Amino acid sequence: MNSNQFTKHLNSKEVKINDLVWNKITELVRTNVIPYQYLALQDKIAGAEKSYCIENFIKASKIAEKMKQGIIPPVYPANKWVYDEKNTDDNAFHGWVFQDSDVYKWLEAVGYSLQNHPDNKLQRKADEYIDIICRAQLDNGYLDTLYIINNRDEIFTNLKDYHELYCFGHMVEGAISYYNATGNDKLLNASCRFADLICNTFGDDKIKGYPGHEIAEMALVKLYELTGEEKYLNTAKFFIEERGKKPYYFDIERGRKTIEDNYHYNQAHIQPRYQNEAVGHAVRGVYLYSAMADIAKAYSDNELFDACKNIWDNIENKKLYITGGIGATVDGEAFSFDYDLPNDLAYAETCASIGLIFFARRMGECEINAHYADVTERALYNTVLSGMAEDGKSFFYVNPLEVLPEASRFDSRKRHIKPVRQKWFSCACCPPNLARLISSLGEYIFTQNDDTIFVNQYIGSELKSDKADIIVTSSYIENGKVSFEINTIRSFTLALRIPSWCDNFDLSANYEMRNGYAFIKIDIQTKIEIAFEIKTKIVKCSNKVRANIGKAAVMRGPVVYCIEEVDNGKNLHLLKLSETPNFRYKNDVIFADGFREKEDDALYSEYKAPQYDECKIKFIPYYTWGNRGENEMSVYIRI
Ligand code: FUB
Ligand code: ZN
Repeated sequence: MNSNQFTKHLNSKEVKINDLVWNKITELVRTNVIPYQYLALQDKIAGAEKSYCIENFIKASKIAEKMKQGIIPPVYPANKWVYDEKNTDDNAFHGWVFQDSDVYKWLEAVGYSLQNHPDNKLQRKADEYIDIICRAQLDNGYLDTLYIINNRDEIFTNLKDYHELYCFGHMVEGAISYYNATGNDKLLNASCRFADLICNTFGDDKIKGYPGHEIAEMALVKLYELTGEEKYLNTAKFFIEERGKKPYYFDIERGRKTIEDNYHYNQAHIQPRYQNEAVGHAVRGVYLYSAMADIAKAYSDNELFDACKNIWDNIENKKLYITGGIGATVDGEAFSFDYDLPNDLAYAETCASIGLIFFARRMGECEINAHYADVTERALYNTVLSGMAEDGKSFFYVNPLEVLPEASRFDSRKRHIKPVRQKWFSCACCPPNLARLISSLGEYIFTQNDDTIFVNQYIGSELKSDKADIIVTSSYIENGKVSFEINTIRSFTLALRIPSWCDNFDLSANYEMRNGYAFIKIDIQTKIEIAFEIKTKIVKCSNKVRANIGKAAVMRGPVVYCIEEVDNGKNLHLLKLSETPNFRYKNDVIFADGFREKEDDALYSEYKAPQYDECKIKFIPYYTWGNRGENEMSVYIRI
């Protein structure tokens, strides 16, 4: 890796979004999703699955208080994954073992949101939650409500499954975002105390463990960047180096002498620097790969970066849905084998695409190459957006590319495929993850190094950086046009990503193409305009993907389209797109010429060429599907 290519993203303080498409979505998150989740965390949404999140913090704070008074409160068993209503003891921890993380993700989203929209009422609510959280912290800095409530003696004894380090990672990320927005360092200080405990507990001459669900690594790097405390970076590196060493720590902590498992699920089968394929639980994977890229950059570690690149190539070229979804199988919410991308069984968890965006940004900061931001764009405009309903009130956890409601009801292999978005989930990882990503969208637009500002996403925005002030006006999704009003006191280079879907573009200035970016020298106050030719295209998938043989998808720019029963009738599998479909686009909708195969009455009969009726086929953006009730949907269509 070449440190001359290192860049750093510009943050939410420097970038304010002002975009026709994205304003609506960020506003929805600000005005609907964040308030909704505030209530969900306290179980105040009628009909929604219970969260128990705040309830657990309150229980833990009572215990912490008693412990301060020298009273030893009772403990409850800590050997279950889910502690729900069936746990008859009201005083025990309830919900999933990682329930604490939901409020941290919420606080992270609130922090980003407050940076753009100061809101005293919201800030007071967040401060109240922070007070509740901090009251639960033990004197030594430890803070995980499952163990505080259920069994203090078992702290850090099941790193593989029980998510203490995962909740810690989210705590740190929430605290940093909130501190950056408000200057309130209460949660940040609490996070540093917990981080100090973790740094004192894990290391070469200490516990040689590492997180079962990665994220602490990424969070520790962020905490190091904010505080300058080297030990946080060292511990992040330690977690990466230690992972996958034999004998496996996950065996040791369970008292097993033999190798019981190969821990692919946790990406702990071999040391990360020797991994070259994306395996296991997809969210865990991309969180680890993000941290690997962070550490590779921080230490200019070529070997580790090569591993990141091999894993990236494997995802991008063999394991990525056209929608930017990853993690093809429900079995372990995991990456499947190469080219296994089923449409109707897809898992493609919303969180996994969000994590892919984290990984992509970090890769792009290590190496100048437009395809990282291309993948971000694919994930953003398709799977991430599809994760939330148009009213911001319901969510997809799983993002399939083909849905038949009967199949979801009757076929247990497809039970994870929900034909409509859900209000909330007992395992509610995705909605707050969406909220934090969308609220921090400003951090994915620009990166910079000493002399260049890179434009990675064409989202209308205002940038104020040390090099220049730039106003970006964008109608990118509608007609491919973007303009940049640049105000600068010193010359610099502006690098515009040329999206991989675009065959032609008009740029109003001289440029030089490198690594997928058009580099333009800027000397004075100026206006640059770019117009990407945006066409509706029929997109083919490699014939190594069995599910898509004889089929194609429709895309317009970065947006993947799909067909829905409400527009095209039942039995979408009988539709065929013409190879010359005469696409007509208006207001986000595409009409195309096609055919409907006549239905057979006989289950079996001697083969005859199928009969077709001509028809018009209506396509809508994939991310808008499922907003008009339960019905069939398909991204791929026969051609
Ligand atoms: O384990 C915590 C979260 O729950 C994961 O990131 C999601 O995939 C879900 O399993
Ligand atoms: Zn999720």
